[in-house]
Amino acid sequence: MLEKTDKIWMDGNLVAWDDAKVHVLTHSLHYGLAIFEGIRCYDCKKGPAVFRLDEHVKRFFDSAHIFNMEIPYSHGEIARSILKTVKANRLRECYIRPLAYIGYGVMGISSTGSAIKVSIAVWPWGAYLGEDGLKNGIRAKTSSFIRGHVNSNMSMAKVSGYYVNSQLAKQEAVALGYDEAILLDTEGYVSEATGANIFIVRGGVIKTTPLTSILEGITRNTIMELAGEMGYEVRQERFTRDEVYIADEVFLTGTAAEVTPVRELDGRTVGKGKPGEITKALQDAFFHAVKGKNKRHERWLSYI
Ligand code: PPE
Repeated sequence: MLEKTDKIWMDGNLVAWDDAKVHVLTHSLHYGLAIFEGIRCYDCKKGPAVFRLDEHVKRFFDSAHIFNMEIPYSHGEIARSILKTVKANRLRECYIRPLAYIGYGVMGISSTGSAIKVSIAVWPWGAYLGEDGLKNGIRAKTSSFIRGHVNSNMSMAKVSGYYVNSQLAKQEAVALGYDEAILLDTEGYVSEATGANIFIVRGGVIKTTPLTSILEGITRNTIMELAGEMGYEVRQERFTRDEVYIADEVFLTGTAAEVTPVRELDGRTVGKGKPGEITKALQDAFFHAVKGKNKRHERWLSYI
């Protein structure tokens, strides 16, 4: 269950958690067009810090731009309001969910003239795929559902409506006893998980899906940068599900998922069936970076 916090930012004001309500005729609730972000704040030695705030706010505005949604605040105002909301809730670690949606006022597909509303909620959120998953790896299943065509889903945007596809895939995987689903793209190549990007390691080379059918993950970018610093080659290149079967290591990346190893896909053990060396090294480097333990990555932190 969601753990309640004190305040939610709604259209410029901090309101009590229980008062952060919308009308049932809110346009986005019916037609699925709302854009959002998922950001994490970590407890660092010098205090709580939001990880890669600017990049998340930038993607928030990019998502809105793709859908011709005019957010009635500036980049700076949203960034400052995120920090203010975390501070108001006195949390040292939390997940942050900014959302821009089409409010109450008109019905029908066209939302021209409707106000764009913005909210920012924060709450404590532990390991997305479980503590055991983070430590020992998860079991995944290739989904029978595929990611939308690139001319159907504008995957560069993080849009609420896309997650109905993710929910179909997740429901199927969980019903069959797996932790997570891996979706293929319209051509049959590996795309991403329901809410995270995918990486494979084979013969010391790291591969991740190129930017076509996937969300351009900020954690994906972080991992590519950390891997580069550690001397690994990272290729953004298409790969097939059988290459995942024979990969030495597989892991997922996302703000919520962080760096989660995958130990099985479709009943095939990945590598040795436990997190591989490179995965573990990247996971360590990631947690060092988000927790402010590496000076080089301080630029990614915005202290509260
Ligand atoms: N792909 C998808 C489809 C996705 O939803 C996410 C984030 C990513 C990749 C990774 O993006 P990034 O967080 O920038 O590294 N998914 C968010 C929502 C998860 C949820 O269940 O809600 C997240 O991780 O915050």
